[in-house]
Amino acid sequence: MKNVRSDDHRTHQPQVELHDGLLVPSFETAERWDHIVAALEASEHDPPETPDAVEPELLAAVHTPPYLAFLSEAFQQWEAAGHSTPMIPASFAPRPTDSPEPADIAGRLGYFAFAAETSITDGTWPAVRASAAVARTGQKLVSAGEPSVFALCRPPGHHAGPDRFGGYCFVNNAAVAAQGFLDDGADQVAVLDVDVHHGNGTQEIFYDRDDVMVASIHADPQHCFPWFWGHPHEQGRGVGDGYTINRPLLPGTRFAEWFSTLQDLGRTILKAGTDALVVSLGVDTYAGDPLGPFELHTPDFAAFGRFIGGLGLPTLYCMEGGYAIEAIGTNTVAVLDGHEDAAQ
Ligand code: OKP
Ligand code: ZN
Repeated sequence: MKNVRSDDHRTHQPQVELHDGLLVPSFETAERWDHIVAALEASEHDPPETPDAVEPELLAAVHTPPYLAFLSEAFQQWEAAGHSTPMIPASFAPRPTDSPEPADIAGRLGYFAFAAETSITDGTWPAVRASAAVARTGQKLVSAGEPSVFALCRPPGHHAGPDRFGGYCFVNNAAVAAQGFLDDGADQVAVLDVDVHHGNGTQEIFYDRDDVMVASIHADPQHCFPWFWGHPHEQGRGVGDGYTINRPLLPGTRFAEWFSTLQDLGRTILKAGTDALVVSLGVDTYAGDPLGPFELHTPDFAAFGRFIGGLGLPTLYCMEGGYAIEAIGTNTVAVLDGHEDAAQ
């Protein structure tokens, strides 16, 4: 399977994050990307395709202009205000809000955030743009006839909503790809989010629409980040009613139950007349993951990939989470190789 990646992710270097009342070393690191690349190379995947820049119009189709303006200028305004530390929000705007966007950078930071584990540093914006470009380039390859492509996005994207960052996510790469599929001729797209955390950002972006189905299997938000989204009653709105599907499962869930739920989502996606599939591929469902309470093992990832490959849909995989550094590469490549086995 072809893969797309960019070294430009490296300029996003979060140092610490707020975790269980302490500032601890960031879980979302550049080393995650290195381990995935090492596994791709060990498994003799094709050399990478390098991304083309993502069009500003496409970013603006999934995020609001004030939010994109904020992301693009946040660190400079922070430095101009006399800071050199990473930016971590400390107050949050209630939503919906009638409040105008604050002028001060500390206020803007909280206005566009929903969680405090995620920091913005000097090189965050170029890395975020590169991550979206990786997704868009992968999508264009699939739209041009490539049966399946892996977009090695970093930072991840599925928590980023129209105008909010958090959960290590800034621009929603999977949403960029889904919108890209539509722009390039697809009528019906599905995003299947298998990261252990609910993809609240993707859900919010497409909540009112019937051209992108968003289906997510994740740890129950009663027990797991992002806490306030991902319940079964969240089903979409207006013409989008029925096009958001949430299947939360309890902490401790093992492969058998996870997989039967996943197969159910796969059938629903096929029935919707899907032309192109985006998989938000988090491998933090792994039993050894420090941030995920599910109990999947490496062979399970291969079985998952075979199932997706068997759906026979043009498929773009966008990398999301996975924090068990020693296993992230093996598990990710197990999905991709499983897909190719089944698709042949
Ligand atoms: C991002 B992605 C646990 C707090 C969880 C944030 C997790 C972000 C996950 N005490 N912190 O979906 O992999
Ligand atoms: Zn996750």
